[in-house]
Amino acid sequence: LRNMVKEKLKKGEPSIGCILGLYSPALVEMFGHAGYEFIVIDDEHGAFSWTELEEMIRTALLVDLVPIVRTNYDPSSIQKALDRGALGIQVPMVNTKGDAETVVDRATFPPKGKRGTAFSMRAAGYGYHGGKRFMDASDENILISVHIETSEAVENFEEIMSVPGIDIAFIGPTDLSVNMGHKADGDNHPEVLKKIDLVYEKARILNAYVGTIATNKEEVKKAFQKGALFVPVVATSVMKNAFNGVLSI
Ligand code: 3PY
Repeated sequence: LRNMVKEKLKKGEPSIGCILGLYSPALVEMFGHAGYEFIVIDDEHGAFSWTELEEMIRTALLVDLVPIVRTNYDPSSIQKALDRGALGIQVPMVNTKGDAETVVDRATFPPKGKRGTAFSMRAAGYGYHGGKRFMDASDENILISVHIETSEAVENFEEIMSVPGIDIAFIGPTDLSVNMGHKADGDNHPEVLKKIDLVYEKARILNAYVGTIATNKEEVKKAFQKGALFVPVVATSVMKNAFNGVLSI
């Protein structure tokens, strides 16, 4: 069990992945062949059964993509994702230190956290790789990313990131802009841009790792320049741009 993205993060090296909310093992294979390093399987907004989610994770591992699940709001979905074999979780709407503690509790085994123990599921090889070694390896390799996407979360940034086990502060520009009352201007409103820069600044002071979303190459570059080390591109945006590009001959 190794998580190359987490290993790169700890060395301060950037990783680029895709985020996808559609059930398509074929697309997951394509991302792997293309050379992306991880996939965020989006169970916050995507349409998946738990069986389909497991198929996406299995496929990702076959093409050397680190599978990370963006969970829904129910904390029990964290354990469900990890038991399916996800090597990371990305949890939306983490606004307080208490929220962050709940995330770590659900994602790590006792004594560190409160993750329920069973070895019969995919993550432990259906019992073939269970036991202490599995639990220690899981605690060490699981990447934990929390969305910073409300003013409250930015306000509580230092407390949230002080919780041991939180690896990435993931800036969600869309939610942040809506949360700040800027539905119309989206994440281009100067107040939103200022707030995003504040998160980068706070992260720099704490030496905390930042992730954020991108919809094209320029946004990936911009995110890396600002100091993000974990950037998934929105697969549907890339496809939409490509489809539109073909039509614009
Ligand atoms: C947002 O932009 O709000 C996100 O959650 C990014 O995925």
